[in-house]
Amino acid sequence: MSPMEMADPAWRTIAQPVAVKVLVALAGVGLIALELWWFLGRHGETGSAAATGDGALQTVLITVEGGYAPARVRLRAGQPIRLVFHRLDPSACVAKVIVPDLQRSLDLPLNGEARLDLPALAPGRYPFHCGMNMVRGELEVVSE
Ligand SMILES: [Cu+2]
Repeated sequence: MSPMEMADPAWRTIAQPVAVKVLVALAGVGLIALELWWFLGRHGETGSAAATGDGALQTVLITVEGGYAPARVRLRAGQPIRLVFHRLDPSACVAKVIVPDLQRSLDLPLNGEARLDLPALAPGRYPFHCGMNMVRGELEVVSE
């Protein structure tokens, strides 16, 4: 007999009722679904720039608290853009916002406002996100 066989087993199997196994499996699937919805799903309202005339600056206020509100911003193509981020969320996660397609990033002071001025854009979708790409929003630029 080897020493391993004489020692107490480090673990043993405890039989569980099938109902418990099914419940645990369903709970796991539910949590996975919730996680996918949270990170990949589209949620949050759509906001629009304040009404502006031709060629005028489009200004949008985005509140940062747990996420971006609005998370989807509708803008007009061919007019310069000013995004004003108002950060109320103390989490370091949202201390920076990045617009990768435009190679722009901005530090957001807590309880303050920070402006990001963008040139007139071509129609399209321009995502933006926090420094860790966990909190996300999108600029939706449309020609009207
Ligand atoms: Cu983050």
